[in-house]
Amino acid sequence: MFINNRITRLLGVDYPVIQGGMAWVADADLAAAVSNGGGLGVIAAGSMPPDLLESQIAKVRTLTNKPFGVNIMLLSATADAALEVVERNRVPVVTTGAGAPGKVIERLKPLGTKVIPVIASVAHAKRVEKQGADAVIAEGMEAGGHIGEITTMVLVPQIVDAVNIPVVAAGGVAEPRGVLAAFSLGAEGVQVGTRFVCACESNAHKAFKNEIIKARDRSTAITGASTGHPVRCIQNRLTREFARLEKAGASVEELEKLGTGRLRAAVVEGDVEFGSVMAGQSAALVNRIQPAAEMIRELFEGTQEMFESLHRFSNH
Ligand code: TUI
Repeated sequence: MFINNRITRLLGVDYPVIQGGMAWVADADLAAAVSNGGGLGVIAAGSMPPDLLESQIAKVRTLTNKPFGVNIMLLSATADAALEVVERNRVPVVTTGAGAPGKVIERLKPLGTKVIPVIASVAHAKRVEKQGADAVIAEGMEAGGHIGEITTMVLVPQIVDAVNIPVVAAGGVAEPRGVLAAFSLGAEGVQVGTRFVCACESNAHKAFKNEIIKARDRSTAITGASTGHPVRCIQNRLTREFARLEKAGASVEELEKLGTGRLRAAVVEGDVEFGSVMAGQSAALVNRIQPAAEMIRELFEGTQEMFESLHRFSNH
């Protein structure tokens, strides 16, 4: 089974699923596993100095012949350097996050690289369409990490109405019901992050994966709203300390100091007590560690089955 729509044709993949560009988690191993499973694997440049990014791009090419992407986190100090590496290495697809991707589109379009910005509002979606984006990822506030303010359920249909380029839904999508819902809202693809953290091929620390597996409906919290960079994480001593400081009116500098290095501590060292365990609300829907290819097959076979039974819904 494969799906033929504007997203699969744009990306050259069998299934319209893009792996989230998760800093410290999304390396060549995870990206290759997702691409080999028929989706679009993505290397996150956010946590990588340019030479490491370059070697990870070379590595992914040894692990798969399929298309892959690189995510450029625009808040990152290394975003400009990442853009140069991506240009030089002729990466097929780039996703961007946490900022305005005008320059990225301008530099990569002439090379034939497809650019797909993550956006969290209607105005931003319209702006990137005008700038030449090939598609947009509409990310709702159920997502993990740095987030906007609108839910996926309400954001996606507004973006679908506002732009002509294809829309990929993100935030809260971890299983077939979410995929079918996203398509019902007019999306032509989904971006999945939290569930792929728990892929066998993900190098996230096993304690980090275990926090996602254990998570329940109210396990995540948003910190940093007062700094202008709200971030969703699984609650722990760090999020409680963050909330305490925010309530006490701490400065942006103090709050940023508390956050520095905490994502690496959680993902790489497994410090889930005082690290930043970024994850979406869909963590509550993720219950096991399995190969990425199996996740993708389950997502789309399940969606197909549900779609067929919906056709017969009046006969239940
Ligand atoms: O970027 C993400 N998620 C992330 S980045 C990240 S690393 C980080 N670490 C510490 C503090 C902050 C970040 C962890 N998770 N998702 C994509 C995303 N982009 N979500 C929301 C947006 C967004 C928000 C506002 C994109 C554009 C935007 O406005 C741009 C404009 O010009 O209006």
